[in-house]
Amino acid sequence: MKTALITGATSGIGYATAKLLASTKNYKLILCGRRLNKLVQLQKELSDYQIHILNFDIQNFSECQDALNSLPENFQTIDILINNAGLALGLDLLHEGSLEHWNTMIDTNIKGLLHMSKLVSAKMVNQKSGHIVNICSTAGKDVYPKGNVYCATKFAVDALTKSMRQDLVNFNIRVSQVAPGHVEETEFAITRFEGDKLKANIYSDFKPLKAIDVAETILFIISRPAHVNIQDILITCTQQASATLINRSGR
Ligand code: 8X3
Repeated sequence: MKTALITGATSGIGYATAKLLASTKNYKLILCGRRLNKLVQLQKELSDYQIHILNFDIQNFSECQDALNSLPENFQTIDILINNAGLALGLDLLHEGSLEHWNTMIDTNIKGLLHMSKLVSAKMVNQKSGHIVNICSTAGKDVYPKGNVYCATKFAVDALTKSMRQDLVNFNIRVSQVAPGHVEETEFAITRFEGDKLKANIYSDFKPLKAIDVAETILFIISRPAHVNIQDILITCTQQASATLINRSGR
């Protein structure tokens, strides 16, 4: 049975992936997040499965180290790292952007992913096997107005996926990526607009992906035979053609 570590497991794509992977009974799961109450709730929900929760903030490298060092013996070998945690904050013209928003996005989406990848890939190099799956975005393939820093962080994820794959190719470590477009049933929009439900109401006139659509894609990637590495999957709903072109004629 393989062990998969999922960051940002308490909501959205991470949560759907945790539930889907658990349901296959093929994976032990290390579920990570900043909100302890949500992690405990998730642990209860998945109590029939082999789950270990880690409550820490990926933005802080020493918290990442401490969390990984605290893993019990039977969870210490990590076969799959799913770098899912990430967020957008604000949608502003660059000159009107908030430094606080920028720092949080850069520290989570780029540095957080780097922290976890450095620590877990070091273990994988020792194990001589592993699989890293980065969750990117259409925003990492194409910019859009006011997307500036969020898009830049996701372009960085795209670059790091390619770069890590090159650095790890001699160690039997696969590096894959999923780049989703709009996904509902996540906290993405409500987080971006800091709880403003009106502004966050961006999915009512088209049918976006659901978190499970992305979770199924992740499961497909990690369940391929050992010699197969799916490098990158760009996935949108049928009504989304690009980062900026969406058919908003209704659901
Ligand atoms: C989520 C998609 O278009 O809101 O990463 O940036 S988008």
